[in-house]
Amino acid sequence: MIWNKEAECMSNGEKEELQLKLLKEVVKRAYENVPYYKNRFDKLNIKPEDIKTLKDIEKLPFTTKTDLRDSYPFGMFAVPEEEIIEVHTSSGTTGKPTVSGYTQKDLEIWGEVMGRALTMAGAGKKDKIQNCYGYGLFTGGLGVHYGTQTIGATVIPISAGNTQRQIEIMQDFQTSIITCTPSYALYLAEVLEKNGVDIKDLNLKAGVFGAEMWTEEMRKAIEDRLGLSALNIYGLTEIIGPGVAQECEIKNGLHIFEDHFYPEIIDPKTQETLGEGEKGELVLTTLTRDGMPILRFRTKDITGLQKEKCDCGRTQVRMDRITGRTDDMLKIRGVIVFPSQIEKALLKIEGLHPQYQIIVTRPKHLDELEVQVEASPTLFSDEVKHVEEVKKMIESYIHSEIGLRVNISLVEPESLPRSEGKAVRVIDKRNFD
Ligand code: DLL
Repeated sequence: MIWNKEAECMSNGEKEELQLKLLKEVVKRAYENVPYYKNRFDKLNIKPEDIKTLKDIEKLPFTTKTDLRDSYPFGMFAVPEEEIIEVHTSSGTTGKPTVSGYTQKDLEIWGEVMGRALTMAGAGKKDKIQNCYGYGLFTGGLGVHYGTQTIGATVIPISAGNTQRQIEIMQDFQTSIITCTPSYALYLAEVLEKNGVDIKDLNLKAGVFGAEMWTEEMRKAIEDRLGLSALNIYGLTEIIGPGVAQECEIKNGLHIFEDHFYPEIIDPKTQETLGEGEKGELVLTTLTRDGMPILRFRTKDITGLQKEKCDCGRTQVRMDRITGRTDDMLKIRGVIVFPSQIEKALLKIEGLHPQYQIIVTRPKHLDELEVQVEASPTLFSDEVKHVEEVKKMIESYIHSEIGLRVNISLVEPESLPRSEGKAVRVIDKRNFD
């Protein structure tokens, strides 16, 4: 099933013509309405009229997460605030998040692209979609919600967490499609098995999983254990939320909705544009967004693009599964965490050395985060009771910084590996390659 054949199957010529028209418009809109872009363009001596071909996009400056944070909260809006009818933020819980503002038209676009994404998973009017992405400022819950409304499916807006209830609803309502992070899908499978639920008594046919990195091995495990077809969905708050790209039933890359988002792949070091199939950093430009147009956003996500027509009939370019990031951003249970946030929490506590290492594992399909911290010699020789208190304190400081519970290990002074170059702060044992 294809939701919008006209848009999803247009010829390359038609697509490029449309993209160029939209690119010219969005660049003009950003320049005229967002002081940040006007300043950047003026400094570089660029005018919107310099965009004559799609390739001219390479003349434009990049936008980064830091640029967005610097204009927190509403500095990137291109319309008067009264036209913004919804806001979301990136999934990190503290520090200044990045804000995304939507006009009525933007919400319609979001509903459209998410409608296309869910259709790729085989969703239609008769489906009951159990949406276990978190509702709230995170874009996952409401993004999927709007998509279900576009296609007229029944949404079960259960949000994240409370696994026993998720299972009960899945059984009682005979849910046909679930949407959540892939690690939560595996956790659901485990709890189902523990509860002795036979997947044959469920009605699951597909799952739309994203918001974090996962692998083909995980796909296979989820499909076997939940008895459904597991599809990958990609998106990010800064661009719109979920619904930038989605896998079709062929499962050979995620189709980017190119009539709304213009993708480029660059070499993260030289910033040069790379060719088809080459792996690099994904850069995205919003072609149609009104409230907050974003030009050349450096996602820091690593992938490659495949342009040939897909067997499903869609002509929209496919991006490979994300295999890494160019920075040290981690997604722990779907929440964005930077090692610097943990460092900030540690630095607030006396008696600790700012030497630490973060170990990420996925023992029972859910991410676990262990922070190993070097204690000072005096602390280390202290009574056990005191050491336990310090551990609790570190835990609570980190919790208030990142919003997640972590395991703390206090290790002997000078026992963590030292590096001559960039310190290796994170050991991610989840293995996404
Ligand atoms: O995670 C939006 C989303 C919600 C996508 C629900 C899919 C489903 P943020 O919290 O802003 O937005 O995080 C965006 O998450 O830059 C990637 O690093 C990562 N990410 C998102 N989807 C995938 C995926 C939402 N399918 C950041 N595979 C992005 C790998 C993903 N990483």
